[in-house]
Amino acid sequence: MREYKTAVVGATGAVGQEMIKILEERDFPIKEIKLLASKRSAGKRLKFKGREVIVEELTPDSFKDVEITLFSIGAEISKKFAPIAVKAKTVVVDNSSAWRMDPKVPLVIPEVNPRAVEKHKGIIANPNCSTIQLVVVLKPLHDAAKIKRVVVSTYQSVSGWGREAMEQLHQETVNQLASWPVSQSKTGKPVNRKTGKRVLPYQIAFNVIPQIDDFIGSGYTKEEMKMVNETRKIMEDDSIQITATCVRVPVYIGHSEAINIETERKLTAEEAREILSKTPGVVVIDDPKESKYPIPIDAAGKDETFVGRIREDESIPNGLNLWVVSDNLRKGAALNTIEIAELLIEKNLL
Ligand code: 3JN
Repeated sequence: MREYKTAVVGATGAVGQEMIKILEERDFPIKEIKLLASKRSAGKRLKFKGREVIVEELTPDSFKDVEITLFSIGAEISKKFAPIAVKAKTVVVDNSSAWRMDPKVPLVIPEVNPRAVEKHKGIIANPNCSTIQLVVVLKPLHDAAKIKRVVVSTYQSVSGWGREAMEQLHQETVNQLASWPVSQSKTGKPVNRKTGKRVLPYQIAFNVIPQIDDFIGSGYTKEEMKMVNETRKIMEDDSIQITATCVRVPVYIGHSEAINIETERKLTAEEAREILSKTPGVVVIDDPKESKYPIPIDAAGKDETFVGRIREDESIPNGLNLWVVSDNLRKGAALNTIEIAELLIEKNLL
């Protein structure tokens, strides 16, 4: 089998680390690996397949002879470096929002819209983590009964905001447990041991925060609008009405979503369960009598998207409620990115 010179940009971040792990696990055909990061992280030593690899600083010269590059380093850096990488003839799979809504860039979930990659011009975008687990479940239901409207509320883990947000949850939890009676401080204590800075806008330990990313003028956050716009693009259907509320919860790994859909044709809960249990990458865990349903603690470290609490919405004729959980660092980010790379190889598009 042909092997490819591969680079990971943002190798030291939460998603970058997961990418390295998954490249190893899946035995991605790598001839040589290059681990790239900001100047701050250059020089760090990481392990790949038992060998030590020194992290190099990302520069415009980083992509010489690299055939595929996985980016997970934030939208601004991606906007600058992805075109440089493409000029150097590497194919980029980008995990930021930089290119997702660009009409020339395919936005891909391999089990949902694999053919979209065929039109790539050097950059393929990986959707937002909350969008991926939503669409993996919506698509087969849409194909069966045409979804008219979606109302989704997310319960997103701190790892979605990166390693520093995980540290914030840890540090605040330690601080809270050390003080009894409990102090419900509004601002909490300084959290990041290195910078002393708060990463999330409020204390997240023993709290929930109804804000993910910045607010835009309409009262929605960027995360909420990413879910709306990306879902329509991937499903290739602008007629679907979607509204989202995105909430941060004190969970390390695994995003959860409460999803309500209205369909054109009636779908019974039984039919939906049957369709979803045959959907690749989806696992149905739905046994209320035994209190069995997906929970983030079980989904962390797994590749699948888990769905349960499937029930008819009794307030409208054609409605369903679902509860969906997935590991946001894996299917929501690193795994889907690598699956896109595998799809490119399979379709001879590298
Ligand atoms: O917080 C989460 O759970 C998901 C956050 C995603 C995110 C955070 C900062 C910047 C993104 C993203 O993937 O959409 C971006 C971005 O790339 O704009």
